[in-house]
Amino acid sequence: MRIVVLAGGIGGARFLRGLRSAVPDADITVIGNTGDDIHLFGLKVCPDLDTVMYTLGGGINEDQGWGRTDESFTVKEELAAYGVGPTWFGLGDRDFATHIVRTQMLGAGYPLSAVTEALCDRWQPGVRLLPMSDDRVETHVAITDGGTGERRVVHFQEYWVRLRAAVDAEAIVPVGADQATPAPGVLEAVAAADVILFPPSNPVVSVGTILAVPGIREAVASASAPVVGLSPIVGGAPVRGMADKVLAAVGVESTAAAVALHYGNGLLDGWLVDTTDTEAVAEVEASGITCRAVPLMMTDLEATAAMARAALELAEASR
Ligand code: GDP
Ligand code: FO1
Ligand code: CA
Repeated sequence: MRIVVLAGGIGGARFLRGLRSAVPDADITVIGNTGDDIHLFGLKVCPDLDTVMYTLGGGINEDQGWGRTDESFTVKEELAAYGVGPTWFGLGDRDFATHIVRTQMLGAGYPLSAVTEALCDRWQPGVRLLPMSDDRVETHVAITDGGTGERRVVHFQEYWVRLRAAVDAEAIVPVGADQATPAPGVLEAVAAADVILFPPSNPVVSVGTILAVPGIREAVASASAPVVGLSPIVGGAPVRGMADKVLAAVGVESTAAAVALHYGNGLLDGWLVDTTDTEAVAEVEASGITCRAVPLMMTDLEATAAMARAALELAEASR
């Protein structure tokens, strides 16, 4: 079975671990969000690709959900001693090595897709990890500055990590997406898929950014495979992160049903909501999307594998 998953960071990576365990023989292609990418200290950092790679490769800091396990921060401290920032972004020593290898290969002329494949040679994630595009895309967030009262635009990482999403997001702009092209293999994987899954990833700044690369939304919408998503919103709020803030910026309520309707029946064939959101089922089904309520908390591998099986069953039912 060929499965394609459009994934962000933590929500996507944890779901993929359950999927891999549920169907160990499946051929899984992950299309990863690169809109969170940021250039720091001359290095290219790809948080969502790395979160997927480290999580599936056994190198993730499990408590945090991002960054390396057994990490130290000597380089960060030394940079700060030189007065070189930003100090608000926590790059660890082990993680730095990944960004150095990536930046060196990009400088030598390799596209991000080839670099990602080379990094995965070490981590053996058990899936094929493709960036959504080899072109630079950076998600920016429009905010009103609390101090000056002026509207300004910040990088998504600054909005989330430095400002902790404490101010409202007024607009979300995937800068460069309109000029980007899908990375090699992306459209081919979507067209050849038996099932396409949207994991419980952020619908705006993860899955939404991937779909914003011209050609990807159209390929998913016209694929012969059923498309099934899992809600990242449980009980009217994100399980973690700032999905409520970025959903509000695009005029979507933070409910499991509203997210399904935001994707729409042109994209989704099936949608899973948590058992605390059973009232969403009728509303989603009325929009022409098959909907089921099952437990959607990724508390451990078995619970996550059960979610993956439920998604595959729903795909089969909506085929
Ligand atoms: P990020 O890039 O690290 O923000 O990760 P993703 O975009 O892949 O996923 C973020 C989303 O995962 C958030 O909106 C969370 O609500 C959702 N999420 C995290 N853990 C769980 C969980 O256990 N169950 C569900 N249903 N959603 C989750
Ligand atoms: N998230 C934080 O909340 N604080 C950090 O200092 C931080 C550093 C960091 C470094 C590498 C990396 O791959 C991810 C990192 N993250 C950090 C997570 C990241 O900002 C976001 O959670 C995702 O980009 C949101 O999708
Ligand atoms: Ca992300």
